[in-house]
Amino acid sequence: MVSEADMLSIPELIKKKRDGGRLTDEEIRLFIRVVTNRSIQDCQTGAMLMAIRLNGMDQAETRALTQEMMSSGEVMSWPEEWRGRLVDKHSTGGVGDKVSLVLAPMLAACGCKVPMISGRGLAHTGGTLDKLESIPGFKVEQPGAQVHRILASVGCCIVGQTEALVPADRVLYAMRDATSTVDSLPLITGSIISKKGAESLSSLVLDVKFGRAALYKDLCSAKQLAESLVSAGNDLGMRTGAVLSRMDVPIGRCVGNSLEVIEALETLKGNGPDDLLELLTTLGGMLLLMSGRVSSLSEGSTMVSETLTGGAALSKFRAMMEMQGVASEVARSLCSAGTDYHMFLRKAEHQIELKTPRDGTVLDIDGLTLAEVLHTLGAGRSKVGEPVNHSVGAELLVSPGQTVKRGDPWLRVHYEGPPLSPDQTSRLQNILTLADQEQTHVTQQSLVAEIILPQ
Ligand code: IUR
Repeated sequence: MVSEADMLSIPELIKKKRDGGRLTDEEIRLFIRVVTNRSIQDCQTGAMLMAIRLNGMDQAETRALTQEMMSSGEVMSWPEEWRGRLVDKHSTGGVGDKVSLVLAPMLAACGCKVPMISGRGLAHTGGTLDKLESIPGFKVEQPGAQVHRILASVGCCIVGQTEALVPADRVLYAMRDATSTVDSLPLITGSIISKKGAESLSSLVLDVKFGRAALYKDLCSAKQLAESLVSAGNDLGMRTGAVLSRMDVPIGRCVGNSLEVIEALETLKGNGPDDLLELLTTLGGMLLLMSGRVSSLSEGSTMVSETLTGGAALSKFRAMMEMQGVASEVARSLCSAGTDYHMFLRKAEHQIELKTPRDGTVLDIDGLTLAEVLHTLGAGRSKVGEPVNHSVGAELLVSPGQTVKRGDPWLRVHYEGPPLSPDQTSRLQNILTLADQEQTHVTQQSLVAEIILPQ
């Protein structure tokens, strides 16, 4: 144990990292302690973040950073009999990504306990909490005792982060934003894994996306992030695996908060689109395998997909909604077959359909531009704390590989305000790429490019 008197001062610590040195566990502990109790100057935190951003951290430093961030606040504790069954997933963010809404109840229906802590959307990626808040009555802020009750009786809950959990991340995340140090592998790793570590999970799966609508554009850099996250998660004692998945075309058919809730409910009723089902069965299968509930990935994937066909996951979602504040009449109606969702989920004032300019086969749909235009229409937020319009969104009426005729509707946009501007309309028209009619071999690519399982 190094005494406080032997420690480097904060300027010396910054200098050490600035000059390419490696920080000891004690030095990282000191840095996170002064960040958490706010006894360090903001300029010093910013300088240290930049030194880390420029010189990186090795695996041992990243492990210490993650561990100290996790210990900066409350760490959840669970009944002993849940050991081995506590699971969660994290996604690096995508367009149309409603996986969490469906996966949590699927896993609960397989006997897992899923204390899912999710976030709100920022920039072009939607947030799970915003989606859930489009359901009248749904409360994402739940006291710890209620989280325990929901997990005990239903098996899954989806809630926001409390002030008490990983306070160091709140400070560091805001400063990373202000100092252009968000894109640092050890800082991203510490931020994501410390929060999952504070959930005291047995197993964790990460959906690390790559492609034009993802944080990382290419598979190689996404894989570096995935490997860093997997190492840090396993170092913290959670069995951690990752999926590298493509994020070019929107996931499923719907983008936008309430439209994605409708698609999630349809998926829970057994009518999910193939690309979403591929992600759900892969991520769910991995968690069942990592937590020892099955002995192979294919067995795990089969087990989770049966929760959709048999209605078990839908029942869990309904029970979760009720325990998180939704009136039982509303929850029951949303979960019935053939329901009119818009009796409860507000529909945007206007819908407009875009038509295909010619005959052809759908080659590509640019999810990033779609999300950016929907953002300008109010579907997302640019700053933390801004409101979002739950009803704004779009439905894709075609998918890659599909043959279309000139004039077929291919996109339905839900919006509130004035008619779309010429710029918004032309940007939307350009997101569809058609191949010539003769190109009949266009097929929908599998989303999952690679799987990383713990050793
Ligand atoms: N999500 C997080 O929780 N932390 C990060 O640093 C990023 C995304 I980037």
